Amino acid sequence: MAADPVPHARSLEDIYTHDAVASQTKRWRHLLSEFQSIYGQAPDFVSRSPGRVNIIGEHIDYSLYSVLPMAITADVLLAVSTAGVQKPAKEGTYKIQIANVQASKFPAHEFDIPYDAVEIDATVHEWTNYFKSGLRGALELLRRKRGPDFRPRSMQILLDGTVPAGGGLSSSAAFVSASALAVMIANGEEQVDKTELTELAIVSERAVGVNSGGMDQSASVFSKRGSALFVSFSPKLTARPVYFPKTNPELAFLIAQSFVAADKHVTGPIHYNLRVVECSLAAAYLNAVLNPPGTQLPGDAAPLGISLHGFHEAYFALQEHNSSSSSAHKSLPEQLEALVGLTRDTLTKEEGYTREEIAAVLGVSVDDLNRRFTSRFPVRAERFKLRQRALHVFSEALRVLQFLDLLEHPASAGASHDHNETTDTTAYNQRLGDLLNATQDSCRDVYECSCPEIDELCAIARRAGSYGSRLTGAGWGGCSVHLVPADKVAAVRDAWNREYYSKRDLTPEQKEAAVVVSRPGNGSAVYLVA
Ligand code: NG1
Ligand code: MG
Repeated sequence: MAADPVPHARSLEDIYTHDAVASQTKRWRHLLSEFQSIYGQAPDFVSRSPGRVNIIGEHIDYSLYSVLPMAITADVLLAVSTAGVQKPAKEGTYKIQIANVQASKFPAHEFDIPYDAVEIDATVHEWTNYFKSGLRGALELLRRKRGPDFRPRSMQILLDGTVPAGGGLSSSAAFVSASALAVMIANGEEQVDKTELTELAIVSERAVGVNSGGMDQSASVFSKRGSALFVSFSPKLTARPVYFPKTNPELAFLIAQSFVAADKHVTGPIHYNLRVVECSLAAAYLNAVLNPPGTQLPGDAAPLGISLHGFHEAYFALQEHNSSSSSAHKSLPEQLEALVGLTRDTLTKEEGYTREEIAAVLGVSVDDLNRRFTSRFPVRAERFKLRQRALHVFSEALRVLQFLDLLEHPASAGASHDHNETTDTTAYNQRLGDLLNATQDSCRDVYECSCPEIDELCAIARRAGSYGSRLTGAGWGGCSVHLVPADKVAAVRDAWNREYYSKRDLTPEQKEAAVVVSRPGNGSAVYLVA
C-alpha cells in the first residue's frame, strides 16, 4: 500500500484550477480522439504531470537545501493503452509505440525493447529519450518489487505537452515523471507512491545527461492546488504544502519568458553541470579546512555524493559535540549566517581556484580530483569559483527560510491573518518581494546564472509595480517569475510588451505564450478513461 499515492482523478475539476477547466476540456477531447484515430481504439488511462515555477531557492537543491516551488497548469499528458498493440513484439522484447500530438515537430517512433535493458543514447537529443528514461526508472522499481522475472507490457502512447521546452518551467521533469507514472500504471501498479515516483524520476533524469537536483520532480509530483511546496532533501525527501496568506492588495505570480533558449545539453559543461561540480568542490574544500583532518562527510544523495548541506551538518554537529555550553546551539538561520562568514574567511580567492590548488588542500592528486568530481559529467573550466558559489548557496538557503517564515507567520510580519480585507499589507508584500529581488541579485552577481535579457525583464517589471522579480529555474535565459499586486498585472504586461517583446522577432504564438499568470496547481494524477 502506498503511503501517499498519486491521486486517481475522476474529472478535470479534480486536476486543474477552475480557470483552466474549460480550455483543458477541449485539449483532452482532442488528445483522446487523436489516440483513437492513430491506434484504432480508446486509451485505458491518461497520466499527467505538470511543469513548475520555482518561487525561491535557486540552484540549491543539488546542494540539498530546501526549496519552494509550485506547480503550474502547463503539463505533459500521456494517453496510454496496453490492450491494442497490433504487431507482436520480437521474442524477448516488448513494444513501445509512441506518438506526439505535435507530429511534425516530434515524429512518432516504435521500439522493440529487450526485457532487461532500456538503451538510451544521451548524446543525441531525441524527444523520446525522456520517455525512455522514465521507463527505465519505473522498470527498475518494478523489478525490485516483483522480482527479476518481471516482464514489462507493451504500450501505445500519445503525448501532449504544453510546458515549453528549454523555457525554465521544467518540461523535462514533467515528461519524465508522467512517463514513469504511465509505465507503473500500465504494468498494473494501481497505487503509485509519490515519494517513490519522485525519487525514481530524479535518478531517471540524470540518465539523460543532466546532473539535476530534485526540485522539479518533487514539484511536479507533490504539488497541491492553491499552495506552494516546501521541499526538503535531507535526511530524506519530504514535501509539504504552504498556503499563501490573504493579502490586500492580492498577489499574483507572473511568469515571463525571455526567449533566450537555455539548453543544458549544450551548455552544461560551462553552466549547470559546472555549478554542480563547483558546489561539491566547495563542500570538500570547506570540510578539509574547517573540520578536523580526515572528517568524512556523510555519504549523501547529492549528484556527486558530497554537498554543502552535508558539510554544514557535519560542521555544526562537531561544534556542538565539542562545546559544553548550551549557547553553542544555533538555529538553522543562525547556522547559515555563520556559514556565510566562514566562507568569506576561508574561501578568499575571488578569482577562483585551480584544480592543483584544490587537490593540494584536499590532499589528493589532480587525477583523483578529476576522477571524483569532473568525470561523470564533462565540465570546462580553468578555475572554480568556490567562494561565490558557496556564498550564494548559504545565503539563498537562508532566504528560503525567511520567505517560508513570512508565509507561515504573516501576522508577526504585519499581514492580516483574519481575512480582514481592509488591512493594508503592502509592507508585508514588499518584504516577500525584497527576498525575491535579493535572490536575483545573488543569481546575477554571485552565482552568475542570469543573463542581460532576464535582468531587463526584472527591471521593467519592478518599474511597473512588481514587488519582486527574478529568474526561475536554471537561468542563463529561460523564464522569470514576478510577484505582482493583482491591480498591477496589466501594467506590468504592457510594460513588457512595449519595452521588451515588441523589440524582438517573435511569432504570434510566442507573443501569445510570453507571459502567463499562474495559479498554483496540482501535481501528478492518473485519469482512468473507461
Ligand atoms: P530547470 O533547468 O529549470 O529544469 C534546473 C534543475 C533544478 C534546479 C534548478 C535551479 C534539472 C532537471 N532541474 O531547473 O533541479 O537545480 O535548475 O534551481 O536539472
Ligand atoms: Mg529541465
